Amino acid sequence: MKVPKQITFPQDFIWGAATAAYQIEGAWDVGGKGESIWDRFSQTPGKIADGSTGNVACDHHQRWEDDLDLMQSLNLGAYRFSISWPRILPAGRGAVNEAGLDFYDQLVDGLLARGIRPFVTLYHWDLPQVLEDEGGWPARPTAEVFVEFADVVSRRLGDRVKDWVTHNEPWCTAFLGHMFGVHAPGYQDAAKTAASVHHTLLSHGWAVPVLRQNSPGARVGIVLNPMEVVSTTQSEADLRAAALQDGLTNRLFLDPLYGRGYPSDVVEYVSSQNGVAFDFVEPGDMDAIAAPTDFLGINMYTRIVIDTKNGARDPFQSVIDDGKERTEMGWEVYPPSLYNLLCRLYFDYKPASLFITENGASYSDGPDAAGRVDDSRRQTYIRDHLAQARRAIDAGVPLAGYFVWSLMDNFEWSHGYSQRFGIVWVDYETQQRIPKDSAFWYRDAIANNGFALPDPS
Ligand code: IFM
Repeated sequence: MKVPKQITFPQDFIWGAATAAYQIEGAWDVGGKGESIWDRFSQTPGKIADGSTGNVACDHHQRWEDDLDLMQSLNLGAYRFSISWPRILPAGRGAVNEAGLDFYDQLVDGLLARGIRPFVTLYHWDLPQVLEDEGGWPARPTAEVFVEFADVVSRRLGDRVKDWVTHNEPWCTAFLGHMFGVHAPGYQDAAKTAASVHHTLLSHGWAVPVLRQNSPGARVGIVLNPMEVVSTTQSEADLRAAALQDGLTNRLFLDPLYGRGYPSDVVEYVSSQNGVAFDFVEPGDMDAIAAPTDFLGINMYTRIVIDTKNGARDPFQSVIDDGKERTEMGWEVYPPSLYNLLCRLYFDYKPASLFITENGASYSDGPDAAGRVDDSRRQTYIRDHLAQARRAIDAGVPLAGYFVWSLMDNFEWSHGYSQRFGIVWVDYETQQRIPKDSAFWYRDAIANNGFALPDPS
């Protein structure tokens, strides 16, 4: 007889959902907001797959109250969202746009009134365009101005927001934005990439004490997108390639954040391949970057499989026809990788605690004639990853919570609206929101602090 296995989470486990400002807010030029690099990038022809922009997105800037009611109806215990820097400081620094602060102020009050804990990400990729014009993340002054931004926001919200994330996925800021050119600002330049790594991390380290000062009792952390890297064979070539990939994806960020400095193999590789010296590192920088934090947030979707003989199976390659189960992003579905990653991160780096700050899947299943969205593949994806998260807790990993990506379908960067990650369907014509089956499943899992896992046999 098949017996479902009941998975239960610790009593204080946090169940949330995540979004980011540019992906949902719209109102790109409303209420005194300045231009961001994503406004500029998405409005540049040829940059976004479906030719769309985030100008309107999910119109959350207007519909935030309904969206909060929706979150409450799904039993969310926490909501992770980001602050649009140019909505607060239209010129990047200096004059504060009070209307911008008011928007987030009322959002925070609305969340708290509904019993939902706000998790604020300061930087989720929408740098003010004026700062890009002055050099952007490759330039050290951008790190200094980030601290001003963190200060302004935390002075206003720090009495009520107690969970702060400095940066979302600095790997993406640096590599997708400056090496591969697929994200704003769209460079393909190794020197800019390396300097961006350093200045995003430095700005994180400098902001940590400011957030603590303005938000007494706050928990402060950073969100990375580390990935398990495995090689298909034990050949020397595969193992060497996997080690380097691990360095570029994971250790380049984790080592400095946890006081080990930049990994020498990566520094050597970058300088020998690209002639980039890490001469942007100034005395005191590495200590600043290693400022103690309260948690490490990880965004996990897939893993990297290295196969030097048949070509690296990098998840960012577009189409890979190898018979593995993949989401519509082309990313392999491999839940045990979450367990492996959580254990590696905790037992190697010993962060004070961990959150899964994003996990989810892109599938385009839409409403049927009756208006129901059967997205069982997403539901299974979330369930199986949560089961691996629970395994990691059993192994001793202090995992404090899980945020599904995403609350609702939204602007998926260079893919525009062609990829849907939401547990809530968004009709972009009408802005109607329709909870998918995965949303109802998640709502019930939250209510039960767990769920049943079917017997795999
Ligand atoms: O949509 C993004 C999000 O902004 C950052 N993490 C990955 C998600 C899916 O690509």
